Amino acid sequence: MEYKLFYAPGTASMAVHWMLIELGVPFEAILVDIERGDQRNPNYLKLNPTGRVPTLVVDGMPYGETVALMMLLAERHAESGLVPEPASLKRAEWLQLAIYIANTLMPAMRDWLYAAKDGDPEGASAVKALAEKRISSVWDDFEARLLKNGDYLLGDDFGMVDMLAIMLMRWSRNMPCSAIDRPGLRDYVERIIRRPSFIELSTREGLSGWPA
Ligand SMILES: N[C@@H](CCC(=O)N[C@@H](CS)C(=O)NCC(=O)O)C(=O)O
Repeated sequence: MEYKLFYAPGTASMAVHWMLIELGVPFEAILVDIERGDQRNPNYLKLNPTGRVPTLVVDGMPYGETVALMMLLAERHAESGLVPEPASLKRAEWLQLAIYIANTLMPAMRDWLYAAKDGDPEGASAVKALAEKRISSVWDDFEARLLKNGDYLLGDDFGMVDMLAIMLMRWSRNMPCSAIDRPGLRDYVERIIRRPSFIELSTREGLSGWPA
């Protein structure tokens, strides 16, 4: 199995990068300088016509969309146990949570972070205010799940949705709706970032300073 990840530090590619490290599979990581606009380079657009990161080239074929890539990796490396098995009781809850994050939290994050770029800058503050409400309600949902389920979003086992959640919670660090203002979510973050795979990811991507 051959993997080539096109990534930019701390962005949506971060969770895929983390998962590849957690899985311990060989892969090549190629930096895309999104500040310089490399994601709009014609050669990159051939791999990912949306002009966004991540792109994961799997056995020579390029694919995008963070959550789909993580689901694909989980399927290809089922022995990792990073997602519940198809016949397990947790499978439906996992699917629901992964799609909830992809459909609700990720678009709201994009709206908050790119309101003035993707849309009319004059309307940006209204877009951000709505996005903030949506993001906060997801943090409330996560906090309630942890109270009910235990150490991780789906219960006792760390998995794919936790990597996704940590990436998105980190994005909120400079927002008025920072996830770790909730004590349960702060504990969750502090527990997970001690994992060797997160430490390795942070070294490779140069991530630091969160949570302060
Ligand atoms: N739905 C996409 C969103 C990807 C996305 O928005 N990536 C951002 C970085 S977090 C990006 O490439 N931004 C550069 C740009 O839009 O020009 C996914 O989940 O992969």
